[in-house]
Amino acid sequence: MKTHALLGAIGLMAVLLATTSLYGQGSVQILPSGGIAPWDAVTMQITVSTPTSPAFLYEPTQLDITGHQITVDIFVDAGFLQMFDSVTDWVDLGVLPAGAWDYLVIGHAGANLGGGVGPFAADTFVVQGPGDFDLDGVTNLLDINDFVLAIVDWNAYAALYPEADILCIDPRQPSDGVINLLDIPEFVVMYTDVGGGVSGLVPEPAAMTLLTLGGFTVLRRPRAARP
Ligand SMILES: [Ca+2]
Repeated sequence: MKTHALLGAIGLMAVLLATTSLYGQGSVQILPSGGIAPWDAVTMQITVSTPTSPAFLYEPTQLDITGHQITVDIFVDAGFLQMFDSVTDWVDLGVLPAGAWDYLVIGHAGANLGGGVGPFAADTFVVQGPGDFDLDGVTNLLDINDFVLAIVDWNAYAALYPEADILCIDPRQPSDGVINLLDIPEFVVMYTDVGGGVSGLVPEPAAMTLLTLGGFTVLRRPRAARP
């Protein structure tokens, strides 16, 4: 009886450890790292650690993309208690339009891990788009000060946003590889289109001056064809 009780206790501890481990030691990486362009094929790399070996996927990982919400269900199980192990899966998210993307990864523990379902990773990543100088996934009034910084001192801007890809955030598309005064009219049109009036934000005077000039240019001059 004592032996059975001891084995039972060990088994319970293993189940608790396994379940905790499955949900507590997952990691998610969005690739490519260091900035995603609207033409990049995006991959989600999911690694789930388990206290047993070998770890394996007992069913194919499921992917659902609804609006800008990505939901991934991953099904992990493992062998009997031996040593710490992990399993990695790569989920192809395809090419995603510019904007902010929320993701949720849900783990489904197999029988040897004690069963159970629970989220173990949730975060947001951004696919860079024209005019989104603060890289929050939307082009609006909040981008003005960073836009002005990029115009007057690209190196300073790049130091602040090292992952920024000029080919993506250039307000004029396709990009000519330079952020300058000529980009102002397109930026004004974009942030006006999305209702750029963000309450409570007061752009710096220099930014307002530039944008006023940009808006004036839009009124005065037909939009030039891109070279
Ligand atoms: Ca933005």
